[in-house]
Amino acid sequence: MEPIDGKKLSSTIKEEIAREVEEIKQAGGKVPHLVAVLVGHDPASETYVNNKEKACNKVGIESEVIRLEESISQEELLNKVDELNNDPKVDGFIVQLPLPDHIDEQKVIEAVDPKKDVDGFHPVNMGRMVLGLPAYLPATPAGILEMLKRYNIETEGKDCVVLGRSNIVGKPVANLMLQKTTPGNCTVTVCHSRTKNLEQVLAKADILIVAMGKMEFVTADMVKEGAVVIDVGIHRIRSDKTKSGWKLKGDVKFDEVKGKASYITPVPGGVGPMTIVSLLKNTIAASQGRIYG
Ligand code: BQF
Repeated sequence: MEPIDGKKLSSTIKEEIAREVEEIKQAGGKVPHLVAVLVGHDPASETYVNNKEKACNKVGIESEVIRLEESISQEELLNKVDELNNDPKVDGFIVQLPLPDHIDEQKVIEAVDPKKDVDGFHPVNMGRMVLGLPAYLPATPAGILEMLKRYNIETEGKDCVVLGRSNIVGKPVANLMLQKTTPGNCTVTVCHSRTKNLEQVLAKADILIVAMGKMEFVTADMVKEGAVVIDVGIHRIRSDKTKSGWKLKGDVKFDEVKGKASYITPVPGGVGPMTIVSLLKNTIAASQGRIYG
């Protein structure tokens, strides 16, 4: 078993990105500028936005966080989105999800100009991705593919099973893994809460991508010998062993599944850091006009 070190790989890629940003600056190009909109005070969202801001600082991307009260109306938030759409110094922006219940997330996603949609959640970017056209790719799926590529993991012709069908991970990653690309060219099966005979499906998975949001759901008996296991789950549980009082667990029982997998991603330090790197890459693509010119 080889653990996939997403933390280390993300550091390597951030060094590459830092050099690229430096070259853009040297050539007198526009310094990439990312804005993150954070509504309310959800502790997990605060952490994620901090991670993004820190990563931007590290590679020389300009970033700002716009903090809005939990009580903001949908209309006010849509006005803020419009303002960012029209601000020429902002190359790309994200609205951190989830949003409070009184706000229609899909409305907000569709209000973002696809040219600045560095999360890749707008239907225009999703649609272009499915068609194999240039698009901002959602950060977690793109991070997973980057990881497979950098570890030279063969995907061609493999049976890839995706557990979970969210718009942010399951649907897009299944789509990318079936495209005629490297990584890609898999035979893809997507499983979810209504799937029958899950055990039989999982038993054939050469590559297993788990994004269902159930802590430690995948156990060793469910995994094929030698499978590549990618764990997208993030669950915060209390712990008296850590400084923060928290620790993270995934959707996979790492300690037992690691014995059967050829490659496996840990939580933390697996897919999460790669997600951040993908957002940085999308931001540079936006500032350079690489997708929409
Ligand atoms: C790590 C996210 C669920 C819902 C909304 C590094 C992140 C996480 C873990 C991170 C995530 C998850 C993000 C680690 C961003 C990934 O070391 O393991 C980074 O910041 N993420 C998000 O913005 O929104 C989410 C998960």
